[in-house]
Amino acid sequence: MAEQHSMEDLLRDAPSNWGKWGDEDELGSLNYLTPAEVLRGVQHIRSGNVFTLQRLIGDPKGDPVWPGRSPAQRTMIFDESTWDSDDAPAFPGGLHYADDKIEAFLQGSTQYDALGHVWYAGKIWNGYDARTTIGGLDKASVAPIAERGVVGRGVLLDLARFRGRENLDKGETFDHNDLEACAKSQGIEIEKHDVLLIRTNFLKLFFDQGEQFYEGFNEPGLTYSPELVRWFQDREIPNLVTDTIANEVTYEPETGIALPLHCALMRNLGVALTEICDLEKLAASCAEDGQYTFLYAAAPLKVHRATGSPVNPLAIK
Ligand code: UVW
Repeated sequence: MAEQHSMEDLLRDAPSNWGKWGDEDELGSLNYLTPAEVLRGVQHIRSGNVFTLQRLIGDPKGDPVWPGRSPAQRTMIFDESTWDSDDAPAFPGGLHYADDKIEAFLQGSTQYDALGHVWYAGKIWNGYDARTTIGGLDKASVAPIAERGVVGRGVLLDLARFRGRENLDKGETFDHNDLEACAKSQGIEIEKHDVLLIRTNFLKLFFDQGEQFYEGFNEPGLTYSPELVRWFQDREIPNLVTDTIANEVTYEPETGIALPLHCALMRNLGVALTEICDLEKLAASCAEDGQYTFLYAAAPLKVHRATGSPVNPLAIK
């Protein structure tokens, strides 16, 4: 029988930021994004061109989601046909209007994960008891991130382009050394407190392949090593943003453990994770003008006790 590995064993000596911002902290590494970091980011606005990074919810071509989740369902409640009926609401003056609602996984589109979204060994970010998640996150929900907002210098690391490819493939990995090399090839350096945006263009395969995309599901992405986690901790990276569904290679190749960086970076260091972004227009622009740095700004929705929230981040060049 194959040896089973546990997250606890893998991350036994992994670095932690628990307690660094006090016992009551729910923001983690986003604390690095001070007003000075906002002003540092603003210095990278040159043309005023704005890029929105959210994927369309309800895309006629389909919405990529983590296996087991389903895309948002939008239902029309009121439209002009409502007033074909005799019992339609009547408003003085004859007002008609359109109304709709969505039923959605809060993690089912471009999204911020709450710091309490994943855990192991019974503890979430900052050491809070995992039982505080029951019925809703009493600690480290998405609401504190939404309240604060995320603004700083963003850096696009175009890994697909760096590897000379249209998109990275299933299970393909890279690490912090690759990020540094990619940055160098783009003529920039990754600086302390940068928001890292990593492009793989992997979700192109979702649109090209349809259902086959989910066979042997294993996204490409960063892969765990103690050195990589220390690199994130030393550079005080506040936020990791990617164009994949879950921000890292789905199964760590050596142990087969699922999503260890969610635990090592988010649960242990408090790095905010932003997933399912569309980086294509931004990447095309960066390739054209050679400017891979910009102001990054995002605020997820303020949803009480939520594990995550949709977001439409902005890159302003
Ligand atoms: C899981 O944690 C399973 O997924 P995500 O972080 O992509 O929402």
